[in-house]
Amino acid sequence: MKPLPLFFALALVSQLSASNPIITDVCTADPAALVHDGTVYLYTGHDEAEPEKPGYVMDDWLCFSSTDMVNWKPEGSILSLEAFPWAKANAWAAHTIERDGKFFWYVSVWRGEGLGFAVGVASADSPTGPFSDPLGGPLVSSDMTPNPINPEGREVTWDDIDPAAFIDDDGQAYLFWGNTNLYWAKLKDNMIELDGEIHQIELPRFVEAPWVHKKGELYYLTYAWGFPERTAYATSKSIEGPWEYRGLIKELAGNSNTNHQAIIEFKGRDYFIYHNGGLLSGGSWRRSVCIDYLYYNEDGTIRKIVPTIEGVSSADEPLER
Ligand code: FUB
Repeated sequence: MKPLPLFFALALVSQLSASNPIITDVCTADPAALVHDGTVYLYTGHDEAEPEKPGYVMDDWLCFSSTDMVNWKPEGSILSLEAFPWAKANAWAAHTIERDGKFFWYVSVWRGEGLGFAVGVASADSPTGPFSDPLGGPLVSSDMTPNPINPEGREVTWDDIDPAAFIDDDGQAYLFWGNTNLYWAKLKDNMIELDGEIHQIELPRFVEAPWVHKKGELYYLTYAWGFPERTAYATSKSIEGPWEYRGLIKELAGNSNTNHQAIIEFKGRDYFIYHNGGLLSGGSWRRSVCIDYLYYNEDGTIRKIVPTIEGVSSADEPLER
């Protein structure tokens, strides 16, 4: 066989060894993940802007599954704006959670001029659907929250985005969401109605992308900090706060002005799932999901995330590093 020209040989090597971004045939953004029955379900937004054309083109959400964090099976485009006829555009960040064998997928969508963004919810009996909208309207609408003024002096009508649900050990469910303002409210057991008032949390340079998880006795709230975005976090002894700001854990995403993270534990390892603009045709409007390890210090603080090209190794193999 003729030897490969050096360029092709190098391309082949990097293709075989690189595993971040984890999906290369479509652009995926705003990851959220859940572990169910030994499988990780990864839910992502779907960036479809043309290369070099600014602005999000996002009409549906995608799902992928894996039992080892390395081999991802596409489950398809299993939820789209069509499920929310009251929404006009912008299938932005979303989060899926399971309760009592039912799956609830909270989404950000735009309702149209004057109505701003809203949070909707779809439910299903399986993690891969079929999902449908039990409310036929928003769970959180713009008139339920103030429109903040952002650091650029603009009125933010997109403050009701980026939902992140959490179920505490006592079974109480919560919804966190926001842009510029960070909101939270209790959810009723049916998971499709807020229970009581909407609260706000003040955190340094909060922009968007809240994600809440618990490790040991501590609650963690990670979020996109500043713009372009880094990832910061706060901790609390209670899901209802007060939250103590603990600093930055991730620098700017390569080639993307947003950062959006999900954090899960699977088969004894902790993972930081995020996006960057790392595909050849990638960028801020054409993002791709990546996965790296997350490490806690003994005192519960999170070590800085090191984004890598090689990504993580199979969760079924002993850890080499
Ligand atoms: O993907 C659209 C928006 O960009 C998301 O809702 C934000 O979190 C940011 O990633």
